[in-house]
Amino acid sequence: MASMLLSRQLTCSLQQNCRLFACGHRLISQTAAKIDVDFDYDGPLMKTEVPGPRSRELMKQLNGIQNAEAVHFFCNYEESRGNYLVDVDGNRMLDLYSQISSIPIGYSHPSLIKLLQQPQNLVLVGPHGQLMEINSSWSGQSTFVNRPALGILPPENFAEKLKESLLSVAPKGLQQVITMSCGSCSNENAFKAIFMWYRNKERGNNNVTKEELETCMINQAPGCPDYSILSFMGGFHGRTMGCLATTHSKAIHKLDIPSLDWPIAPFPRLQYPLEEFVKENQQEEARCLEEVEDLIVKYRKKKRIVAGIIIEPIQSEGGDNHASDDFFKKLRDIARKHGCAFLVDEVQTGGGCTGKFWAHEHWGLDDPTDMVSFSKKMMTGGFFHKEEFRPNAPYRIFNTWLGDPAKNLLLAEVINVIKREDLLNNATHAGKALLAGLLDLQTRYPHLISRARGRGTFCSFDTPNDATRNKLIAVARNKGVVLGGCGDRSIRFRPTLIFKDHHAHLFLNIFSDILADFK
Ligand code: PSZ
Repeated sequence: MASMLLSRQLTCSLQQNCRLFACGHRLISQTAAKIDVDFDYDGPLMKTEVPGPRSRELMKQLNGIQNAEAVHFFCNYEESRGNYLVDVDGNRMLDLYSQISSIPIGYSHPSLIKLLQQPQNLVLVGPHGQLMEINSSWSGQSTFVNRPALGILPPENFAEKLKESLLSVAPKGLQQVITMSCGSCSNENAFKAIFMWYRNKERGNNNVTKEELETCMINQAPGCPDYSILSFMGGFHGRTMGCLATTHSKAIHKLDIPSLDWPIAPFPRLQYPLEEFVKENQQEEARCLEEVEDLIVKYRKKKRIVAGIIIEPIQSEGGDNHASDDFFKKLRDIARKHGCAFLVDEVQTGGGCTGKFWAHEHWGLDDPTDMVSFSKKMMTGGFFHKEEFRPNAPYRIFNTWLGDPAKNLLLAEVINVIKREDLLNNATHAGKALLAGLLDLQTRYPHLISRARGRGTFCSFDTPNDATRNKLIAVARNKGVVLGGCGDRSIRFRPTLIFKDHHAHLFLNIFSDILADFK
């Protein structure tokens, strides 16, 4: 199957896809050069409505085992390629949501398939089914077969692979990294590293008292200090218990779960278009920053010291809420002033979709963040941190897997592809085409689209309400475009990094027709 993929060269002439709209007229926007796409399809192809009959049958089956009501449709990942997701009914859709923003370089990327075809990554099977010729000098195939407990028994090349993958894209100033299995797990452990750092700062030495050792066993202070993490209304940092105390995007995430009394600051609600509301937006950001400082002081008084602040560069699940670079710089200053760790959650924004590898690089901070958590497009979870946040003893930040070396191997190749194919600049470029088209649609359909916004391909717009939003997503899906919602009325774009200008134009054409017919 893999070699078939590799050998298939699809050449798509983009002329027919590259129409743009201006002033209500359909125009040929670009005389696009022919582009050779060696594994992408050249457009959506719909056979049934989605979910189709096979998907519905499978949904019923799965729902007998677990609550599967969230399932949109079932996928055929063997047939999915590039920017196109194929479902089990044979529908091929342009995927602008990419598994909740977690497919970095498209489906079945030839470079990843090639990686898995390298002899050292294969378990060779002989004519009688016997395992053959395992190359013991390099632990390739065993990386996929034998998942290690990394904290105690790492493979020989573990440090080398971390350098090749994660450390090669480490954010400025953060040279230490710990891998984890998912985004929640990463934030959860980043919080713990912050608390340990804070307590050590307070102690001034490493001498833990007997009382601390005893009280921590019964969930009491001083062993379990009443520290807190400040988060923002509308933020999403995961669903595990600690993270959930910092997640405030939707009630469905939080209902019935006990939580912690940790401070929650307002996140700016910017008015669009930004250039028309400069003063109002500055005031709004100043109000939120003031509230952050007030909360830090208030929580210190009530002995729930704010040890750290967590924030997304763009609030994603909460509705694609942006704030200015200046806001984040000032927030970083506030964190430093009050001795709080500054943790930037790049689980959704990281990996290049905003046009920089890390979205927070846009801010131009003088003093780097203290920690950056990641997952999704990075294929493995984890967090980068400054040296001072290094756990002061083994087993303090620890679990069985601590990530997965197989994912590091894939990530190293993903990073190669990002560099080789200049995919950060591609995200900037394709994002501009997408946002320009959205702004144009917004002027033509102001009753359906507002607040078009974005950085790189990390774009979104608002619809009038939840029902309209959901209907637009459903109609688009039946026309061969997978979109995602966020917040209470937004539609977000989370395409892969190989989403190009012509994909943007293709989408804009389809969506323009949808809007013209929308009732
Ligand atoms: O409904 C959910 O649980 C969803 S939908 C999208 C996400 C979760 N995103 C995960 C996420 C994130 O966007 C940010 C900014 N931080 C942390 C997380 C948690 O990552 P996971 O899902 O890997 O635990």
